[in-house]
Amino acid sequence: MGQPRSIVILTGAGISAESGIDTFRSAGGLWEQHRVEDVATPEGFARNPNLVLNFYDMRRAALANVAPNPAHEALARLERAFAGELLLVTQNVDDLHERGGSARVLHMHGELKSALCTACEMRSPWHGSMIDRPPCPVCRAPMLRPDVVWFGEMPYEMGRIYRALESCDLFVSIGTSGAVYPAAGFVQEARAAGARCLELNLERSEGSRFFHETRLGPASVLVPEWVEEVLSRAAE
Ligand code: BJW
Repeated sequence: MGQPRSIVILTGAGISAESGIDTFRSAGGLWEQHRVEDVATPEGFARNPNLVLNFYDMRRAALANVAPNPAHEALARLERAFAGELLLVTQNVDDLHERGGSARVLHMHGELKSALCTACEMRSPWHGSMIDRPPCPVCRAPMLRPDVVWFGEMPYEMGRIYRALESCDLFVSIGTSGAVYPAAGFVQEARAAGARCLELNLERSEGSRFFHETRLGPASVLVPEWVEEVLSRAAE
């Protein structure tokens, strides 16, 4: 295709794997270490809040020991240099896109460094732990939970995402297994709206057949290559 005018990028755990953050569904991944029902559902949180708070406290603390990789950095370069519309949607709750230099990131599944108050429903930046039931910075109630989207909950900013999918001419999916909806359905939305769909992943995702093209390999190699391609086309 020629130079795209509007791009939507969806990233998943695979883009942060080479930074040392476990993915969910690979061998040894988070869902082999913990039961999804226990740590990633509202019901699991109601049953055993300490287990869930500890799970997310550990993952938040672990962010201090990881750094963005060339894939995050390449997407930040694209954001700075691309003249058209660009929406970067991540399913990841880590902050590696921001630390890689991206200024505008939509975290559809929330963020580790954010707290959601179950009393006043406000979201607040959060860097410490939650296990000792600290007060909400807004209403002071000791009722914080991780500001992440669990199964059965509505992801953030779906209206904005669907509007961008309807008007983009290129949709790129990076490092996601395509096992979790609604993100897994974005490729079909974009394709139905006429966008070219490209998948960059270590292995074919569950929805691979919906993409026009799949490139297999590590994100740290494929993403910088693809970004250079887009930017060099823009310079022609
Ligand atoms: C590399 C790599 C390298 C490795 N380089 N690549 C049937 C149809 C539709 C929906 C449903 C359905 N049945 C049930 C549902 C609903 C449910 C759902 O999807 N369930 C499925 C199990 C089927 N979804 C929900 O409940 C969602 N809400 C919802 O649907 O609300 C209603 C609604 C209706 C209509 C419109 C909109 C909404 C909420 C889902 C919340 C998911 N939450 C989690 C946890 C977040 C907090 C946390 O981090 O703990 O989000 S689950 C987990 O999975 C996390 C991830 O964001 C998400 C996706 O995982 P991801 O990123 O794809 O990781 P992996 O591990 O699966 O894959 C990694 C990939 O990287 C692999 O492919 C590797 O090969 C690759 N890789 N190394 C490149 N170096």
